Amino acid sequence: MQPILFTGFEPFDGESVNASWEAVRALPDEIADHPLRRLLLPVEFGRSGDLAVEAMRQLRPACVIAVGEAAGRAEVTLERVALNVECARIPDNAGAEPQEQPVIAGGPDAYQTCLPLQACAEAARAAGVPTAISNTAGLYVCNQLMYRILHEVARAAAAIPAGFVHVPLTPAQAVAKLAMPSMESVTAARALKAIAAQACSTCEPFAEC
Ligand code: PCA
Repeated sequence: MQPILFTGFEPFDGESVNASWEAVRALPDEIADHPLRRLLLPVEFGRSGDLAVEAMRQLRPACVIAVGEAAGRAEVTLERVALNVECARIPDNAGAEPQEQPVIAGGPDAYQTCLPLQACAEAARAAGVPTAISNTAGLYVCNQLMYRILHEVARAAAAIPAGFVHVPLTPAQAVAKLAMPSMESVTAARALKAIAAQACSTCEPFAEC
């Protein structure tokens, strides 16, 4: 069986952990008979996308789910769209702060996710995790990564389910930030597992992708 590729991010914005990697780490090593491959990415424009694309070419995964942390969100959110724009609110972990630049010069304005959104959201809710669809992944490193992954899917003409999921802060992170919602990593991981299983089953004949 081809692997499922999950990516998560290193800490950024003064944090000591990133909720996305905590959730990816909490996943089982196999989902729906697919072995799991985890890739930890730097919070850097360019390099995070390069590393993800390199892993996709090497592993030829059955499904790619990139995960990021979204402070302030109370639910797991499935991202609908990636825009060909980079606009940093804070410098990335390498000090880059692009403003109004394209992710890929000359690329399409946007890519829609290759995940079956409604089915994945329902699967995650059925697993007991509050889950919503988001219409913006922002314009920071997460949007850039989603765009790079979907650009690679389009380039390779390999109709695999691929997309991006934001998870809330962990409770430990939220303790320091009053009034921020949070979610235990094992709970977020339950949603990610359900999303991956649903994506693999819905998309096996590539009907929706
Ligand atoms: N969240 C940021 C980048 C890394 C992360 O976990 C974002 O939403 O762009």
